[in-house]
Amino acid sequence: MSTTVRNRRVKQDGAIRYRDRLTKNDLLEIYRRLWFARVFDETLYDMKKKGRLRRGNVYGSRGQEAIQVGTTYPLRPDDFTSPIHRDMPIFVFRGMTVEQVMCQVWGKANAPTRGKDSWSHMGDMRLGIIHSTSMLGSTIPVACGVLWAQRLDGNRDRVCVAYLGEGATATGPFHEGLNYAAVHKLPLIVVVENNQYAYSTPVELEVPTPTVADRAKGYGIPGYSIDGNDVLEVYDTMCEALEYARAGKGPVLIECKTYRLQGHADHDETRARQYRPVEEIEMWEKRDPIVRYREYLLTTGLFTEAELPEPPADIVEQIQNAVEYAIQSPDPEPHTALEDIYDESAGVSR
Ligand SMILES: Cc1ncc(C[n+]2csc(CCOP(=O)(O)OP(=O)(O)O)c2C)c(N)n1
Repeated sequence: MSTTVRNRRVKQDGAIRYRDRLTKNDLLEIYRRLWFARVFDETLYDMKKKGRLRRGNVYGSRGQEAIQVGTTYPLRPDDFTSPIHRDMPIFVFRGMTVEQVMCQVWGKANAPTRGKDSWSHMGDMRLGIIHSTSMLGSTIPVACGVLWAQRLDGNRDRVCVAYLGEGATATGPFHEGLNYAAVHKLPLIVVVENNQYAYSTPVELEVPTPTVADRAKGYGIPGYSIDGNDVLEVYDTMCEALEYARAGKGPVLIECKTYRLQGHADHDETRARQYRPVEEIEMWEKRDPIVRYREYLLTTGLFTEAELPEPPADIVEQIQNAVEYAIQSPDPEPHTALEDIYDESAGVSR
């Protein structure tokens, strides 16, 4: 792998592509996960509209599902992930239950943060999920710290996948963190979800180079710029990056080009229709990652139409049940607001 930016195309040299090793069950599971992410998103928007979800904002990932699925599917159970605000389904793909995640969204007492937050600021190191920081770009130095600690413990091939938007690549911590990872050859895979906007700022006002992956050149690391709406392209690239990182060669940056089909969050829907051209939205609607993947599966001849429901009914039911569970779960008691603020076992008192 060179240190130049690649517009990744499937290997031309006749070598077996990673996707070719996927079984029919794998292909179906990927399809189901794409739908899980879509239904998760649609359900929360719906709940917000109906007034059944009254806390916080819903940061949608409609249209970005291929990134969430394609980057997590090839991971080992002991790998680390560091999801951000648009990655809620990743918490489930990495082992949290749907009920836990929904309780988090509803700010309930039995949620991972016990009601102290209502979105992605949670983690579980037993599942390798690093607690996300709200300061964009800072996921990178935090991921470096986790990987450095692993190295001190003698673990060198547990990879960390840190996610961030293209806007966050314009922050100082992103660059400092990537520099550190590159110097120390940490097994870090940075997945940039380039959805073309950081709130209302278009990508050309965030990044001066033709691709976000060009940023990798400054650190002498491989950078890929790929179609983030093609789940198998994401999967193949991720597999290649994982091999590289596990071999001790250092970090990799993968820019997944996609589009934020919604507003920045549910509160931004009206305004977002003003700062994004209608033709642009329509063009990206046609590149829907689930529609494209379904069409591909049908061309393989491995699946019938009936085997690929849109959406799978059991997934809709699973998510609806988790929502009802969350709504019926208890709210946190006021006195718990001061609990779990510091790790008392570390000798820090409040
Ligand atoms: C350092 C920092 N600046 C600003 C914000 C406020 N903020 C939250 S999300 C967001 C947009 C981020 O855009 P991008 O990184 O492209 O990710 P996207 O939301 O498009 O997925 C902003 C400005 C923040 N959380 N942290």
